[in-house]
Formats: sequence, structure tokens, C-alpha cells
Amino acid sequence: MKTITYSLNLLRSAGRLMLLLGGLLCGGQLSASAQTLVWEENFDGPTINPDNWTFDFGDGCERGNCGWGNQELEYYTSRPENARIENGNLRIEARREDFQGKPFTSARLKTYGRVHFKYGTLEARIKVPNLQNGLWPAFWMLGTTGTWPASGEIDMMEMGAKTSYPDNVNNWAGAAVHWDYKGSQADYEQVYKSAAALTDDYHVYKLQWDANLIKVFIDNVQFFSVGISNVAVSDMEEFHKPQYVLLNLAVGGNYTGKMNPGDITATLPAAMLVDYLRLYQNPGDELYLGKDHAFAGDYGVYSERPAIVDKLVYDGQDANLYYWNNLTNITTPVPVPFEGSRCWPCTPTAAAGLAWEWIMWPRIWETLPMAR
Ligand SMILES: [Ca+2]
Ligand SMILES: [Ca+2]
Repeated sequence: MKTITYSLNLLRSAGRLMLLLGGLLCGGQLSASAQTLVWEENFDGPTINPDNWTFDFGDGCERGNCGWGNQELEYYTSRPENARIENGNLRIEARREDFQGKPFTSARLKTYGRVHFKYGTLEARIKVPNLQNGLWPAFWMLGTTGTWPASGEIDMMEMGAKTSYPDNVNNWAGAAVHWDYKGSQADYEQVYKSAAALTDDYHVYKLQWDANLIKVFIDNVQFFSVGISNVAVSDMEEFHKPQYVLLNLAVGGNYTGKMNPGDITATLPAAMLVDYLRLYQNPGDELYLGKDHAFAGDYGVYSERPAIVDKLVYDGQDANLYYWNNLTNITTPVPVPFEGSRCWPCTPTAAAGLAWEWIMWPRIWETLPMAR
């Protein structure tokens, strides 16, 4: 699920890096049975758990990346129409509807800020819809640091590739890694071809990731492997840093080759169902759970006078809540806005009484549109 498209594709266009990687691709065994279940999401609550998930919104233009770098045709929302819990599943639903200037809606969920990990075995039980024509479901990961592709990307499952049309689109699944190789985008992909349509039922898509190898399986059949240990040669330091998980159902775009709304002939609404995710790790593997780093207590916008009528409503899904300061550039987790000299002092010792309010108020006025 590339987020940005570059013209240079080292692995697909030339043998140079392929040869380089050839020496890195090898067997090797991970001992999944020795690993411990450290995180799971069964989607069995009444609503999507904000401890585990947040959303990407819009068509990508909001972050200067229209079409999410792939000329996708959907607008992502967090509305129940596009993402909800149903019968113990996460249901991501693509719909045909005009919304904010786009002809389709869908959802893209991620564990950013909630669940980050380095190394482990991650499996997800997923059922994808009939993809013909134009749907693009994905179960994938991005690095928590760096700008793509230097953030690193691991795709455990993508379906709907243009190369699988017209006859095999429901039978092909791809896995891939994308990274920065000495200043240029590098990609490596392998495809799983199933005799039966993968869209007929649930399948377990699994990543095994350790310091030596990234491997991907469907129903315990391995179809992808890449060696990552020789960082000096492969420039794959990206894959030795924590990543977070994404789940989405895109409509159209470069991967599918369906670039126009009229090309999308799939029956809609269409749903990608996720029964569960489970993460197993060895001792020493990194795991960051956002809920373990949450601060206790009450938070809000306070004033000594007058009383604030409007309230800041934080639901954990549609908004991010940041602490601003002008003293320290907060680097973990990133990105956290750092206001530098543009932020007035607002520590308890900076002022008292009326002066406190004078100092606080302009900053709040500027940063909270709902207060106007
Ligand atoms: Ca790199
Ligand atoms: Ca479930």
C-alpha cells in the first residue's frame, strides 16, 4: 500500500538490487511456538477500541498527498457506514456515494500511537469481498519514524493488483516491502496464487519478522521471504525499527489500474471483515502500547474567568490531543507539534492570577477553532 509513488523502481526495473537481494533471501526458521501472545484485538467490543485504533481521514489532499499517493478514488471516514464492529468482526465498508468531492467512501484504520512493535509474529484473520472490479484491500505496516519510503513499509496482504486482471484478481494476493535504498525507493514483492478464490472465505495472513528475515504466509503457507540482516548492503535499517499496523479497503488507484469511477464495477457496498489480530513476540522484542503511557486524571481547557461554555470533546478517534510547550522539542512519540518561540510561557511558575490568563488565552484562542 504505497503511500507515495516514485518513478524509480529499483527492484522491478533492474537486476542490480535483485542480485544483491538474492544473496539475502534464504530460509531460516522462526520459532513462533516459543513466542508469547503480547497483544490481541478480537473486535468483540461494542465499538472500535480507541486504545488500539485511530483513523486516516479524507482523500490524502489534507496532508499534501492527494489520492494517498496512488490516485485512489475513495474518501476515508470514521463513520459507522465505513467502519464498525459487527458479529465480532471489524467491518470496513466501501460505498458508492458522493462525499467531499469523491465518488466513493471507505475506511483506513491504523494502530499509530496505540500499538508499535519491532519483530514478532503478527497474524490476522480476514475475509475480503469480491474485488472485481477495482477494490484494493490491504493489511500492512508502516514505520513509526522517518518519511516514506525511509519509514519502511511491510505489506502482508494486498489484493486487486492490475496484473491479476482479468481472471485471477480474486485468487492473487501480494506481499511486499518498500524502503529507502541509498536515497531511492526500493521495492520487493512476491505473489501468492490460490487455486480457489481467496474472497470466498476467511484466511489467516501472517507476518514473521525477526532481525534476519521478514516472511509472509497465507494459511501457514509461506510465499514471501526477504533477508534484512545485512543492513550495510541492503540499507534496510528501516526494518529494524518499530512499525504500526494498517487495515484499509481502497477503491481504484495505481495498484488496481482502475483509475476512473466508471472503471469500478465491483458490487457496492463491499466489506473487508477482520475477525482478529494477534501479535506474538520473543523476550526482548520491542512493544509500545499507547494505553500504558497514558496520563491519568482530568484534562481540559481551563480559565479562571469567565466560565468556558464550549467544550473540547475528545473521542480518541477523530482527534489527536497534544501538549504544547515552548521549552522542549518533544521527539517521542513523533510528530508532536513544537511551538518554539511562537508559544508564550504557560507553566505554573510563569505567572499568577490575571497574568496567567493573559498568557494562556491567546494561545488557546489560536489553536482551538471550536472556541471561536
Ligand atoms: Ca534505508
Ligand atoms: Ca473476532
